[in-house]
Amino acid sequence: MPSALITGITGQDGLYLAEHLVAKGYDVHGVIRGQNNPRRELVERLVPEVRLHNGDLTDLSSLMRALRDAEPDEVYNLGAVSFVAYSWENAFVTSDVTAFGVLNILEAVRLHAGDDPAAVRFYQASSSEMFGKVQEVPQSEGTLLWPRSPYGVAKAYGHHMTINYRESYGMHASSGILFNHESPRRGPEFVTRKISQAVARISLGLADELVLGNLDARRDWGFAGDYVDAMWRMLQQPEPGDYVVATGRTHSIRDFLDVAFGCVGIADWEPYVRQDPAFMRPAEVDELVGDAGRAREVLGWTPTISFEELVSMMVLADIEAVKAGW
Ligand code: NDP
Ligand code: GDR
Repeated sequence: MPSALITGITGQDGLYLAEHLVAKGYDVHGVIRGQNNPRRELVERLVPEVRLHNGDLTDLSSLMRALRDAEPDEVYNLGAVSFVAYSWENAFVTSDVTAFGVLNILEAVRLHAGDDPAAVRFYQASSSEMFGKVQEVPQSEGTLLWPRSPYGVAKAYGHHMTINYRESYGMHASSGILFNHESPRRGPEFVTRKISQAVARISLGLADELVLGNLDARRDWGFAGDYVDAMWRMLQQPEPGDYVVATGRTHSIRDFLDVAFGCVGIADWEPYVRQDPAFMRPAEVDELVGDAGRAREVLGWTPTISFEELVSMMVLADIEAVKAGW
């Protein structure tokens, strides 16, 4: 039975990946941080097969212990401070976890693997946010990185460090440059879930306003369940590498609002939406759209859920959640 260790198991992607690997017959382990993590119960309920190990990306020895106890064949580094807006407010913490945390886990894997550095395969959760002020459209693996947020800079560090460990030590270390991916499990701080939750409440007469920032930014949005499959496929390749994972379609926040409000029969959302500068960013990433040609050709990966299906999945799930009193 192959085994895998996931950092960030309590997050959106961690949960989907854990389910994906359990379904494939893996012995799945997760790193969980904090003395009483409120999301532990969620992991235990959704994926009871997972074994949890205390650890933190800022604490190298805790990662060494998790590796020793889990003995994984594959390590997926999904842990991060992942909210871009927050990264300006806490740039140091973001760098500590999202940048230097990658160095810690790479170093832990290298030391753990000993004489055979490629024995433990490694996945790094890189991000389209690294493209920032985009230098070409669409963005692919070779596009120059121009990050526009402390988060983007931290991810660029982790991305290059992953490549460096691959080239320096011969590790089987791959980096997935994933574009935005969403689901009913998306954190409520991200714009898609903020919208789907608000639309659910408005449709049920429980709210009448949604306050947002920039409505003109464009993102390449896919479904998280599809994207964790791409992560797994990367680690099954004989050679490690870097892959863009994206749908190749881009939509604005306004487009998202059109479809989300449309799901509950509201054609004109303007009366419900107010813009507040508090939600604008010091530097914006205006437009992202990925070229996932390499993932399609080498990994045989393609997205299965359309933008419209994704938005409606999220709105309907939130309506059910509100009705159930969650
Ligand atoms: P989430 O924000 O949902 O999850 C982040 C995870 O990181 C949580 O499990 C969190 O644990 C964990 N974490 C935070 N700080 C630490 C730490 N110090 N030590 C160990 N773990 C920590 O993110 P997603 O699931 O959406 O994303 C997964 C990864 O993919 C992240 O690295 C993100 O930056 C990256 N990414 C995401 C994209 C997306 O669109 N979703 C696109 C591209 C990249 P806790 O519950 O304890 O806070
Ligand atoms: P992003 O996602 O920054 O792309 O990072 P987010 O959903 O936070 O923002 C997307 C776009 O929406 C605009 N926006 C708002 N965003 C939020 N959160 N709240 C608002 O009220 C709001 N109004 C407008 C933003 O300005 C932005 O342009 C996500 C994260 O998952 C990262 O970890 C990941 O690496 C990237 O996607 C790819």
